[in-house]
Amino acid sequence: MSNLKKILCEKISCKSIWFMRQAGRYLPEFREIRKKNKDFIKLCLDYELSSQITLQPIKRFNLDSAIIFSDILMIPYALGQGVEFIKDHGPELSEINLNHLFSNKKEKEFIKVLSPVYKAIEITRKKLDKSKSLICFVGAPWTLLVYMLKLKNRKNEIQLDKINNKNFEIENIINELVKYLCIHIKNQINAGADVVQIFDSWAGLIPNKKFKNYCFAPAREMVKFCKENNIPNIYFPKGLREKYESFNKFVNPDGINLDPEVDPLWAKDKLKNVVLQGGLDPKVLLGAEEDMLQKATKYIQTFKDVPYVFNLGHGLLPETDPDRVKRLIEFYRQN
Ligand code: 1CP
Repeated sequence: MSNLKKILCEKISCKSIWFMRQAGRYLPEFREIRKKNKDFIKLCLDYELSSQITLQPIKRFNLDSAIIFSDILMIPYALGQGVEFIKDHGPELSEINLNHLFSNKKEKEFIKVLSPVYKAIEITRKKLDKSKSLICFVGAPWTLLVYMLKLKNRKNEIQLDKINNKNFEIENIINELVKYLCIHIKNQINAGADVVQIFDSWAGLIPNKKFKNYCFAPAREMVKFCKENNIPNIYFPKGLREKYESFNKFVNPDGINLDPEVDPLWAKDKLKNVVLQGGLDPKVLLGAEEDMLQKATKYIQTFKDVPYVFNLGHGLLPETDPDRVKRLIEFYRQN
């Protein structure tokens, strides 16, 4: 194992459990706070509340890692784009003015807007038991662009005309975003986060000829940055199917999160020199308990003799019963 992978294993423990979206809408204690805080962005920038929400699932379930409560869309917000979260609908971003967005001298303002995130990390790290890791995150450039340029329709299809009709190169915006994302990663680590997870949630929607430019190349840049700065990293290129293998070879992250479409046995065979994480379909927490435990067993058994962090193949769903989460953690720890 390379040095940084060893560090990743030390930091996160490669026999540990946490869940994407473990702090969120399925928890009554989160909904209680959310009810009183209608503006989601403001909530993310309230460092006391953000820290409190981060620690909610740790208190309730004694999970091994905490993930800082924030959102990937804080990046466009900090770059000056309007971001609003509409109830039962999701995020809505204002029309973008790219010349303005990436005009010079944005860096200071960007860091200033995001400074409450760093403060939240600082105070959370102090409150969190030393044996547990604190995970920070960013969205990958492509996934951010899906929201920033409103590329996706309601059927989750990319509207290609929106890419082709623009008088700019997507690659140029991606490069610009990578710069800001690396700043945000570094600042979060400096504030006390142990590991970064990079979410490319919509990687599976990239047009076929563009995977290299929109997903692989910026991922390699960001992972290279992490390596140069000794930052343990986990990449989540969701929806890549068999391209997980070439992604891993090209990008070589320390850790990689599987999605439910990736067969665990295939992953164990094909994804080498990387710490594997996750994969279990979050929908199984909504069905029969027997079925949930059986599906979890497949991941636990497959990866029992390799470094593996137990997690899901996407975030916990809002309708998940917290007792199911508790049962799954208990089951993982018994096995
Ligand atoms: O109460 C509410 O209405 C807000 C719901 C909510 C929450 C709890 C949103 C809106 N974001 C978050 C927090 C969040 N977002 C975290 C916190 C830490 C944790 O995991 O516990 C993280 C890591 C994210 C990351 C995020 N936001 C992603 C990447 C991961 C993924 O789920 O694919 C994406 C795509 C977003 C965008 C976003 N934020 C919120 C919504 C509704 C959306 C749209 C996508 C979606 O519906 O999941």
